[in-house]
Amino acid sequence: MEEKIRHVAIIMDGNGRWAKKQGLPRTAGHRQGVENVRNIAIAANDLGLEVLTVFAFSTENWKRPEEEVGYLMKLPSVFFKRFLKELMEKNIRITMIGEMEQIPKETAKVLQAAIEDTRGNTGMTLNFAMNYGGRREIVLAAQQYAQDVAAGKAPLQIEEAQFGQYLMTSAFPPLDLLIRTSGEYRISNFLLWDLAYAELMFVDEAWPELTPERFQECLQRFQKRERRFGGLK
Ligand code: V0D
Repeated sequence: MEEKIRHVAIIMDGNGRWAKKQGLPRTAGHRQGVENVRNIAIAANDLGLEVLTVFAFSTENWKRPEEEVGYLMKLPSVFFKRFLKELMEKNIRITMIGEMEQIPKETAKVLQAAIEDTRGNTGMTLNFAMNYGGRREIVLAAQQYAQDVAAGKAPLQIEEAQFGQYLMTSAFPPLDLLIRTSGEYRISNFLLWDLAYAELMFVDEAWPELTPERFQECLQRFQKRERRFGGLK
């Protein structure tokens, strides 16, 4: 029996490099990247995925030039102005992982509104990692767990699955597949805990160039790998 793919994550790398290749500023690459979040999310929804998690902004991205960070923080608003209506029609739900506290207030409002507007949608979940870091997620989970132990709300002896309840991804199905674009072979502090049992795929295309057809090919390749190794796990 073939395993259904439920949850795919993407590191959307190569936007700046793509822009440079076209003789455009880095920001033009980010802007084109926004269009592709829409294209791939629609494809993922049509293919029946339950969750698509995309790495929009990492805890390390604050180190970029202030002007670029400012530009990036406007992109959620650009995204929802262009696509919220379509996401509603497709019954797609918006969620976030990461620490919202440090996100600029105007951006945080836009994010909160989109989460609330789509809360009742029962189709695919489009989950944005915003100000997210994998180690940070584990530290926050450990703090919360320690607090629960101190308060007598959790036992000291627990299994991995119980600890997993403290993570930001606890409400989602297990991660099946991570795709990273633009030919880099790194995890970059994304979803560390969930990657323990996920398949990894690295494609050479920059994020703005990844087509829905190529995305579907990645999922098909995943299912072939699962068929080959499934029985031996
Ligand atoms: C730039 C490639 C969509 C990665 C994609 C704040 C780099 C385009 C969003 C977005 C970014 C985030 C949250 C949300 C709705 C949309 C986004 C950022 C960067 C950084 F609720 N694209 N996108 N956010 N890029």
